[in-house]
Amino acid sequence: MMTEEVTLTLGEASDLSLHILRDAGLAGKHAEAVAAVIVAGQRDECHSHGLYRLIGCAHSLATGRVNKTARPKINDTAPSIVKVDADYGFSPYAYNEGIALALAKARSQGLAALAINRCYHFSALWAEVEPLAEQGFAALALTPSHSWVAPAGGTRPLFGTNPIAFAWPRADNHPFVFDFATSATARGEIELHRRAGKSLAPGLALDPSGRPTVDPAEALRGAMLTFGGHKGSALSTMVELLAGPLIDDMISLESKAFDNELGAMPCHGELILVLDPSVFLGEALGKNLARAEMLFDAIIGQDARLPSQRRYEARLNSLRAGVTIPRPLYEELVALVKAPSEKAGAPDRRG
Ligand code: NDP
Ligand code: PYC
Repeated sequence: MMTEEVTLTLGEASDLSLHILRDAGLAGKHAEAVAAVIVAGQRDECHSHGLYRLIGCAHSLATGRVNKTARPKINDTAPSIVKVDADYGFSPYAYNEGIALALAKARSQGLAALAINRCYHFSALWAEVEPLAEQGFAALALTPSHSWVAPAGGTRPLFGTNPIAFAWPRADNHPFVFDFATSATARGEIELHRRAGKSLAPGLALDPSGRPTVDPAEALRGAMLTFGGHKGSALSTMVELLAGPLIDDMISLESKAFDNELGAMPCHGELILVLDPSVFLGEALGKNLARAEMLFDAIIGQDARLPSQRRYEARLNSLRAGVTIPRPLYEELVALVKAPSEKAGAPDRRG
């Protein structure tokens, strides 16, 4: 049986997000930054990091652990390093506050690192690197999460789902962007499968006794697997190290222990590296950006697609036609809005 769906304009999706976040007590600038990244995720049909994430945000706020009025503090640590202490708030506003200084440093030094500390992180990482490539930078973002993923050869959760996102600037095209978890799939995907009553593809997870499972509920109780076996495992370790001990913040195991079974979003650090090709290349910039285009053409020339192509197409469609989510999700979201009938702007499409 097909699940009934609800379509919202991007404006309605944004209003709904803002209502939920503000009703949960989140301060204005945080609510705006969080809503923007969530609506962008839904707009690009990244369902595991779209409107569905509002449920996790509201729960995290209700635990009392997220600082609803956090004031990020910027620390100009070194010529190429800026640190932002997110003060236990959500990450998007801390990113917004710190990124301009990181870009200024990248412009003068050629490369810069933005380390965000003590943040609750829940979003897709492409939203952080794509805008940097649109301004001419190459960028890489890394973040741990909660210990949900077994190392290759192991059976017990240790790593986070630890995404890596990379963006490269293109003069006449959307940036080249990839962004994926170093686990075989994002945990959000497994949660969406559980909600929809669908089995997982094989090879994604183990049950609590260490046996392979395609049951999403068992996978959530057991351990997720890394992508590409030992290769994903090593990359995941790298993410833990660079966005953990290197920046004096928690690894996924510590983030999970810090949560103390409250089920809030992971709290830890994030590392964003920004490289300015114009500083690396000077007058050779144009020639080398053209060589990069040759590489992209050669990929597409084999009828392969570039990462983010699907996402950019979804974006165009959503700008035209709005976003569509399952009705049960919509109803769960509307239920998070306090007294919706008294609030202007929250579209009431309940059946
Ligand atoms: P996927 O395994 O779906 O991989 C996504 C990436 O691969 C996208 O860049 C996608 O582009 C690209 N891609 C997919 N299929 C192809 C193809 N056939 N050819 C070329 N490129 C392709 O993603 P995950 O489930 O691993 O992660 C999903 C999201 O979850 C990410 O945005 C990640 O940031 C987020 N996440 C966030 C975490 C956090 O702690 N904040 C933790 C873990 C994940 P396209 O989008 O165009 O399909
Ligand atoms: O989907 O794995 C995930 C995830 C973890 C934190 C935010 N998203």
